[in-house]
Amino acid sequence: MTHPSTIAALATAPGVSAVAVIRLSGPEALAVAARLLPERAAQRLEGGAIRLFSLFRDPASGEHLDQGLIHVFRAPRSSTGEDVVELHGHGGRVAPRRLLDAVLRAGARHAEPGAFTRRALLNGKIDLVQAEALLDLIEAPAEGLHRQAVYQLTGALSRKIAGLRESLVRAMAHLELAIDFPEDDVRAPAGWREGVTDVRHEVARLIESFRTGELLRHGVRVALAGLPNVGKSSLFNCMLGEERAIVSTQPGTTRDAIEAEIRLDGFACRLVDTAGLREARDEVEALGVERTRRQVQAAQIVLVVLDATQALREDERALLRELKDSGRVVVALNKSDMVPKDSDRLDHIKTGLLINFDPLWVSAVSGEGREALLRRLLRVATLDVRFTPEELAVTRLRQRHLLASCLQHLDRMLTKSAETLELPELLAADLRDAADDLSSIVGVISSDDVLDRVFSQFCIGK
Ligand SMILES: Nc1nc2c(ncn2[C@@H]2O[C@H](COP(=O)(O)OP(=O)(O)O)[C@@H](O)[C@H]2O)c(=O)[nH]1
Ligand SMILES: [Mg+2]
Repeated sequence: MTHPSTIAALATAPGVSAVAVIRLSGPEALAVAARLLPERAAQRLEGGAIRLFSLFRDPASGEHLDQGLIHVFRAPRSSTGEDVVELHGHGGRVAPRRLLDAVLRAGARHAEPGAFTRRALLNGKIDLVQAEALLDLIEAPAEGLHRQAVYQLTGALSRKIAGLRESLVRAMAHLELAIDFPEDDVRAPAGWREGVTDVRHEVARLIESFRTGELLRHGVRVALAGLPNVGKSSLFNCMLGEERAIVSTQPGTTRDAIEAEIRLDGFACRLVDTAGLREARDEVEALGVERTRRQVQAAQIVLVVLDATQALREDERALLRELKDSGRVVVALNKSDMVPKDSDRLDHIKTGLLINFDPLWVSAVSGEGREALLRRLLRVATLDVRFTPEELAVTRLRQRHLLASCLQHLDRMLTKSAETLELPELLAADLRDAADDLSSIVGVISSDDVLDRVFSQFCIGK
């Protein structure tokens, strides 16, 4: 980019709010902002002020548009590395739009999505992993991804990747000695291969952490399934802690799926209340039953709700058998308040099939067992992830792809290398490819298309 233009955009969400921020970045940022200010304020701005309060005027007509603060961040000590000016005016449906129009008429160009962050990247203020962390930070559906994003924004993941890459570069240097002085029978120092094996192990762990990343990003879907009237909708409401689904003594009341979100230890858990699973009596109900099947398919966890006052029915046995080996089922025996505490409760149900599921006693009415049920859902949801929020997790598919490619190159090299250093050129080439994959993660090597793809996901003004 030889002469970057000056861009501007609304940096805060449009709509009613106390304050709206319009951000400008580029070589003309100060000059453009000055065109909106009365003469005295414009002089102070150009004279080096970093913060002032002023009226904002239309650059052509001089009409007063708003009044507010102006913050100046001069290059290179700004978020984008260019001159940045922020106009803090009032929020609302009209004021920010009119002020932005005036800024554009004063000579700035409207920013594309992610344009500010892209400039920060090109000017070395952040790397690509940090840019993606910013995206995660803004999009985070729950605390888990937010915490991970904040951690990555500090450069934690970037440093980790850089460290791994450095180890590969060191290994490459040893191989290059062997290439340059073949007749000297240069021996690689002890531990050469182990060094690469360690990197391989770390790369594999990062790939593994993507499962955690997926959980943080997408949360988990839990479908409540069971016969009509067992209390699915009541339990759904009880888990949410509010009246959401329609509860009725009339079987088949919930004809469509209702969804709502709760938090399970920092990630989102989407509960889906479904219509009953039994054969429908009319067409509308039949549609509901069909949707239920699809919801059960689409969910990561199926919460099978049984009525503890009733013996297990054939449809329920069939459902349980179908899900038995899936590792994604939680069984709740609802209406525990109706079953005497001193009775042998499981005996009451008289079935061996249930014992395999370690069912939980709950009451949607009294709330008994609610906490245990949520804990169980958390445990099943995190069965195959290392879910410790303090640990780094890869949250982006782009990063995961590159790590997988890096792992492939390392494996190829390790297989070829065995013990000796035969054909060091080939080994060095694999290491070089593996190191390049790591570079691409942080964006040292990245094409315009990659950047286009990453930054198109941002909102305008970021
Ligand atoms: N005593 C008792 N009644 C319940 C409980 N859960 C649900 N019910 C009642 O069972 C009936 C059916 O509940 P509902 O949630 O609509 O069942 P669904 O068809 O499975 O969604 C309603 O009359 C509820 O009040 C519970 O834990 N204890
Ligand atoms: Mg219902």
